[in-house]
Amino acid sequence: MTSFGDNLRSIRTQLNMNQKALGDRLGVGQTTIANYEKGVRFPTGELLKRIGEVLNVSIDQLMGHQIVKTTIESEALDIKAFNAILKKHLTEGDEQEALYKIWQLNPSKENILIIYEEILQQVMVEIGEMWERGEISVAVEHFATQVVLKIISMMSTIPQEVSKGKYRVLCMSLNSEPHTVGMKMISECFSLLGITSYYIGTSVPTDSVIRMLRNKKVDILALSATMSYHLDGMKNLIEVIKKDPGLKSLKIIVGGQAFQHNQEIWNDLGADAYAKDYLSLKTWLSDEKFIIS
Ligand code: B12
Repeated sequence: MTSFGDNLRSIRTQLNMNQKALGDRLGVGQTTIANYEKGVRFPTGELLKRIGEVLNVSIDQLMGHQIVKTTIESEALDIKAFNAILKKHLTEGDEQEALYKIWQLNPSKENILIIYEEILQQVMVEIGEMWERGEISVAVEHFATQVVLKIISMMSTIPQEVSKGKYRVLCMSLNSEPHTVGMKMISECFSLLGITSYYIGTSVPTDSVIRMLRNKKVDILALSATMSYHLDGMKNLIEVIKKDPGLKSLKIIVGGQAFQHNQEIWNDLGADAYAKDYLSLKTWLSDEKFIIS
């Protein structure tokens, strides 16, 4: 199978069309097309369809597939079977196949949560178990994580009807927490609910976080921890923020696997709330009037 980027370049040049001309037809910049061709970005389902229309080729030609596999839309999705195939692609280093598999689901705001929580989260857990059993190396686990992060970024470009609301959230993990997928996913969920989200990753100095909270007039701080040894850092940050007179109205919500075995611990950290997953987050946001459910 040839890659999507290579196929796009080859079909485009056969039609004597330059990157800018293709970009103009699609309403995107020349750099976006260049990034697709280099394989550093991947278009959303809708845009992929448009590329096919503009270049007059099928999606399968663009993806380099010989066989058309489009059963998902017409049949109920067998998530277990789907996850098994996705996991295989991720652990065998087949990024294009993994991206295509997700694209086949036709990601939209209707199924995005299934894709996040029942597919990507589940597959990451299973990949962790494979690593624990010594079936895959750390390198393979890292590769799979990077592709999943790419999928999450790809999903964030899905057109949303929800208009950007007036509230803002800053999303981050503490200290050197390397587990970033959960927070990134939750950050996208905030956006989906119409809350402007600033995802700043991990290892950000406290004074810099505080400056951003003030400058961006942030309403909610969302903190994630997977390893319990990052909870002390979380407690320290919350303590400093709660003492800041300029941040009195800021609400702090925490989450992540570090709370799995002791959900009440969030209270001791000084946070305002804890949410286990998207649904409990949504309930809290609605109770706090950040969204209308
Ligand atoms: C990928 C991965 C890594 C990657 C992370 C890369 C990255 N960029 O994220 C790497 C390889 C770096 C890594 C490293 C380590 N890992 Co690791 N890792 C995983 C793995 C396989 C998947 C994690 C993941 O992405 N899950 C998917 C996301 C979507 O789930 P999630 O984080 O739980 O998030 C959801 C919810 O918790 C919630 N949520 C999360 N944050 C927030 C925040 C808010 C505000 C809200 C509302 C909700 C919320 O929403 C999300 C969606 O529902 C897990 C396996 C597992 N069972 O999860 C192990 C796992 C987390 N890792 C583990 C371990 C032990 C480690 C290491 C210590 C291994 C080592 N010996 O070096 C190191 C950490 C070293 C360090 N410096 O701390 C253990 C943790 C056990 C524990 N709690 O003590 C796990 C569980 C594996 C295992 N079964 O042993 N890991």
